[in-house]
Amino acid sequence: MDRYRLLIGNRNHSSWSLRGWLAMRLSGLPFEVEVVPLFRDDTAARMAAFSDAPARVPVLRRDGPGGDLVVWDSLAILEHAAERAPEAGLWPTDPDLRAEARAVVAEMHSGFTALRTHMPMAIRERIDGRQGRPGVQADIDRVFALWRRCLARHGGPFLFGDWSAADIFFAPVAARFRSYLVLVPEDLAPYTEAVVAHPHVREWEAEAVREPWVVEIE
Ligand SMILES: N[C@@H](CCC(=O)N[C@@H](CS)C(=O)NCC(=O)O)C(=O)O
Repeated sequence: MDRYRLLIGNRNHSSWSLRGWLAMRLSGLPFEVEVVPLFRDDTAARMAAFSDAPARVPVLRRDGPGGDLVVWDSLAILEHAAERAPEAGLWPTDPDLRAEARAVVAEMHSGFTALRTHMPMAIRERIDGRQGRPGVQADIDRVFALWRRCLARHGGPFLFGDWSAADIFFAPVAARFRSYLVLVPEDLAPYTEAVVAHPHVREWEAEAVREPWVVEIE
């Protein structure tokens, strides 16, 4: 079987890495992880040594008889994992639900700039006082509306029932809400708690706690 290598950034901070890793983890495909510490003088050089992709993480690569492959975007990594492991349930099997799940994932992938800028992921930390930053509350409100819609339509406990791509894409958001002490409405609290308690998220967090690097959040 093909073996993959996944290049990720600091587990404490790299939200896109977390998404790529969660997708690979759910797929069950065998892969090894390489970590490149971000925001250091040698970061770009270490990324360049891994592949010819742009200097960003995550990057998935596979070398060997199955053919060489480099995939340098979290959503593309998830799609590849879903194609190679269709039984893993990354996407709902029903085409209508799948289309809706893709819209949810695409909204995360291309939006929520204020949330991402002012509340960078810091999964092992607790930081107060960020909700007043420009645009942040609007992003939070949109996340709440989106989660509420999915949970009402599909019955929970996750956005499309079982743990899947949509939850993977919003896992760093649930982690941010916990880190930045965002008050989550009562009806959505069980979802947020279930995401941060998911065994794969816990596995990632346990490694983040062990990481030696400390990055100052301004
Ligand atoms: N759209 C990309 C975004 C990747 C991205 O921006 N990654 C950040 C870390 S979370 C990064 O590599 N930053 C390093 C840098 O900008 O030097 C994806 O989904 O993979």
